[in-house]
Amino acid sequence: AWKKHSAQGFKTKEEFQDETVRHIETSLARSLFNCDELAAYSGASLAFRDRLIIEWNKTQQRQTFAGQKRVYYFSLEFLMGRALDNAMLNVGLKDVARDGLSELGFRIEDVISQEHDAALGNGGLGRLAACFLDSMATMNYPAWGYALRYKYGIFKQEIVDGYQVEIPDYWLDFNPWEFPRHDITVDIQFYGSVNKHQNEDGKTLSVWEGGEIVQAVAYDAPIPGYETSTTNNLRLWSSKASSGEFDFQKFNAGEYEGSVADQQRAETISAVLYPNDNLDRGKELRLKQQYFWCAASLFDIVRRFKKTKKPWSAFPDQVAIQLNDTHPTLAIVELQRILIDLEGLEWDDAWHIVVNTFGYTNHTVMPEALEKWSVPLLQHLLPRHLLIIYDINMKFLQMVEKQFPKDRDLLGRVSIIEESQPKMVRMAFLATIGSHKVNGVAELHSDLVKTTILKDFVKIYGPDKFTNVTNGITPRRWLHQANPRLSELIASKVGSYEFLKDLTLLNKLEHYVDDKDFKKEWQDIKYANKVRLAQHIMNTTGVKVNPKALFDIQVKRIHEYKRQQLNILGVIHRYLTIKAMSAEERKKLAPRVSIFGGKAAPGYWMAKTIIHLVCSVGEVVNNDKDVGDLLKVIYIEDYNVSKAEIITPASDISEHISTAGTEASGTSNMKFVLNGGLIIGTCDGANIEITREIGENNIFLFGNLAEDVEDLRHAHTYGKFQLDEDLKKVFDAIKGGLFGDAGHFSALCNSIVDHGDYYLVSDDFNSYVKTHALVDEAYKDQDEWVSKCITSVSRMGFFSSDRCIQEYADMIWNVEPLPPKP
Ligand code: 26Q
Repeated sequence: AWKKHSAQGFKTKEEFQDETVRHIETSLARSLFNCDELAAYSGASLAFRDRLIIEWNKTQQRQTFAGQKRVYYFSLEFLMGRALDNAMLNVGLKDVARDGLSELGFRIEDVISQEHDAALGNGGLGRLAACFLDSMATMNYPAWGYALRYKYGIFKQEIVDGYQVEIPDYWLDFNPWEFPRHDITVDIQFYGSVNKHQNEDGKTLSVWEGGEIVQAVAYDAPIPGYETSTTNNLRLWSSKASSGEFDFQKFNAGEYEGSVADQQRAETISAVLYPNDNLDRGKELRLKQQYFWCAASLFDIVRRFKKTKKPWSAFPDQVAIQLNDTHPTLAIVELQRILIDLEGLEWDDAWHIVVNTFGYTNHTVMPEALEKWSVPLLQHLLPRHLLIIYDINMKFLQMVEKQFPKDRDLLGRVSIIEESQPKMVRMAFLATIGSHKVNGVAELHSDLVKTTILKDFVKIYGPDKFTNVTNGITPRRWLHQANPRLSELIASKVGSYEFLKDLTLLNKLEHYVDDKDFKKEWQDIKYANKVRLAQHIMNTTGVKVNPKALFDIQVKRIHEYKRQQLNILGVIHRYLTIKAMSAEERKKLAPRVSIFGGKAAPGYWMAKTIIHLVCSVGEVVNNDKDVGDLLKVIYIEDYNVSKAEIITPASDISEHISTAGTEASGTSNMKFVLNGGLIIGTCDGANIEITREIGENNIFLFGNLAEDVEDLRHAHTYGKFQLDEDLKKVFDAIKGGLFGDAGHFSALCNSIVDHGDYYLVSDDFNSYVKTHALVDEAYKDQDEWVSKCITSVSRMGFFSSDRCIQEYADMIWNVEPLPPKP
């Protein structure tokens, strides 16, 4: 007769202190006499962790008993950032913790900043997954995330002499937020061969035999909702040599090194996050990661389903799996394999279950980012899966052939197998065929999906299979946590913090657009946020920036399509213009700080060159006495989630300037506007919907439209290309060595001047520079500027990730929330 413990967790400052101190002294075995900030962080985290665990257990039990459908979000990336601050706010005890820590002699900010970011992602796609977890928990959806427990997250970036250097991100030293589940393991098979066997009924079965086994071990992390006791689960798989394999035979035969090498090979699977963003590289280890993670997760889900004793036909009523891009597409094949090879279902019955289980989210239409895997590689690594892919393709093509007889071109175009040398498996096609819904992440992007890469599939399946769910962000982290003063000011006007759960309530702010006191407070908060960022810049770069200057920020992964090169070329143009001005003219100019941040994929030379150009321009401009405060150029090292929490609230204007049609959505655009900054952007991704919501007077749009991009590119290739005159002067300055060795930048310049300017930098340059002049003008009228900011924030309700989750739940998953009993 076990007695259930009745821990409730602390509620008061004193109880919090007791728990924290107890953890420092016992869990950490440290004396209070030498308790530093790290120990305080560790103790406080363990105290909050205890609280989360209690609710986490209850939530999981409740979800199991309720027996309703659950959502499984499959993503190779979850860019979580820090957990403690989020846990404090979601549980509603940050003030208690602040007071408690303060009495113990610590500032809560210093304690919070001890935590290492959980950086298991590259950029937008990974952060989206993290925002979705927050929203699903907050809205009480029974939902799990599934991913890999990388030993190394996205690399840490150092800027050394103006160049990016990558440092491994070993983040697991002390991580109180994860729980190893050594009892939850799955054996995952690789390689081997497929053989036909007859079962007792004389039916021929394909059996996958031989090869090697790697073990997946589960690690769980609690995901607390905001102001609800619902605490969901993020399950991460770690790879290790399967116990049978780490091999006592070898060991005993004296091959100690050999057996250790086997173990290391197994552990390599979950060792490192691939640092490419929007680029597909067909590496075997990446494919192994994908299968390892999909197979372990599906085994887990199927095991859970079997406990319900429901018939297989009920599987899609119990399970919704969302595929975050094509990275988990093998899950479709794996579920079909489980059902037909292991559970003995007929192909058609199994396939019906599979299609109704999966939904696929597309995040790009750029050809170089669309995933393809070579047939020989799949044959080698996953021979049974390749056969199933061929069968899926055959049945699909037969269906198409019936619907469109004799259209051989069509069959070639939509075949999962690309008839190249070697043959390739097109993962986006497989994901589309194996899912009941396909969605893009902003309206323009979803339209492009339907008219470009998946055009033929719309003809085949009809338009209803394809939909849009415009991205969103969690207002808890991206407003309340990152910008507490603004959140508090808003709450004081709209009456409560209810807007954090229903962001459309922000519209009540519109009454205060002309309220003098309110505007003054608004400005004070922005200024304080800029002072904080200026301090960070001072500490990390040694450059002093004036917080009264206009802060112009572009922080995101470095990519030619995102056009940081357009930004820095514009900055050089500004610099040349300032240099050519008289002292009188200079006085009229609004001082500016141009701030860049973001990581380049380690193998992406052009992106690294862009970083180097920004840093080189900074060196010159920041030390030019003529220029002074009129222009500063800053590169913020190692942009990540916790840096974003400091940077986002400090912008006056931010840049979202991708070539039209290339940025699927963008999400930092939403973060910046929600924090009271205006944006300059192209008609791309979610910028278009932001404009529709906040009004075109409140955004600085420029540049060519997506529908014209193809023709412009065509014109370049056929010699009708005229380099913009101002841009030519900028290139002349670079070529003249103004920013150091011109040779460093020749490939970058040539990509625009000689090599077709694929991203239309020259075509958009004039419009970009003119629009920045409008920004300068607008900034001079501070009163009007602040009104624009307030109006914009009041109209941002649509971009909450809660709204996204509602749309996914209703249109794609067909799941209901399961609120806790009051
Ligand atoms: C693929 C194959 C091999 C190795 C890596 C990859 C890989 C990894 C990451 C491919 C793509 C990504 C990440 C893509 C991404 O972040 N896309 C962004 O998704 C955001 C959320 O929908 C959008 O807002 C952005 O517009 C989109 O670029």
